Amino acid sequence: TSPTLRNRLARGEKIFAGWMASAYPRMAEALGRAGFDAVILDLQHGEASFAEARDAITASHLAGKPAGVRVGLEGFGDAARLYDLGAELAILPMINSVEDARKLVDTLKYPPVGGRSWGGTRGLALYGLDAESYRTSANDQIIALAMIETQQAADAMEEILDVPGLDGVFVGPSDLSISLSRGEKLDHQLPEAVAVMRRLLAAAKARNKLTAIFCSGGEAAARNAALGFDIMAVGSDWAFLTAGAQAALKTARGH
Ligand code: 3PY
Ligand code: MG
Repeated sequence: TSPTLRNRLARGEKIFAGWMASAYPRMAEALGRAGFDAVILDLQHGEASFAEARDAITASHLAGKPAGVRVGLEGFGDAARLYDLGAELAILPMINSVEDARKLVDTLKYPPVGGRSWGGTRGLALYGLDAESYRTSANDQIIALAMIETQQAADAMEEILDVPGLDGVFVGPSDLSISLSRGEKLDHQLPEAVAVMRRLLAAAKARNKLTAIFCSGGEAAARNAALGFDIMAVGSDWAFLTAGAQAALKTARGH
């Protein structure tokens, strides 16, 4: 399979990705087979080791679905390495300034856009591409997103979006609400946070940049798709497991 998310987004399709916080690589295959358009592994707050992330990327390809990663703080090098291993999308947390966004592009885009170091390995095989085809298509096909999740990032959103080579933004509604409320609230629908989301959607669309957001479940995903986001990361796998277990037990026990 060649990279596909870009093409689907270019056709105006909404992407619903399963958000994986567990460390079990085959969970990525399960989320893909459940019907998600892609699987995103969380390496900032999730449990997977680097080797588990590598295997989860391969497992999601078994389900015919592209894999993405949300790397840890300062995880620029990890993101580039996971691209090499076949990730098609990377999300960098806490991108708060133009300098952060420039570093993101410099690490994740090949010259002349950035300075990504050459070393595509597993990714070439997963996509069935030769080195030259991967190298010359990667900048346009592989997606690099900056997380907007602080007051500082909200204040700098236009300048961040203007950084050449950045593909788009990913809203972290938890940290955004905590930051905007100065530590008072964790609320994905905090009015001030939703106002920032609306401004961000308008600013991104005016610049033809992608918009993505974390969604704590199906309802949040439907709401954010209606608001105008392109990519909804829905999760997590732990929450799906817990909800499924609770529903089964409720039915079994009758209460
Ligand atoms: C946030 O909501 O802050 C995130 O980082 C999404 O997981
Ligand atoms: Mg966050």
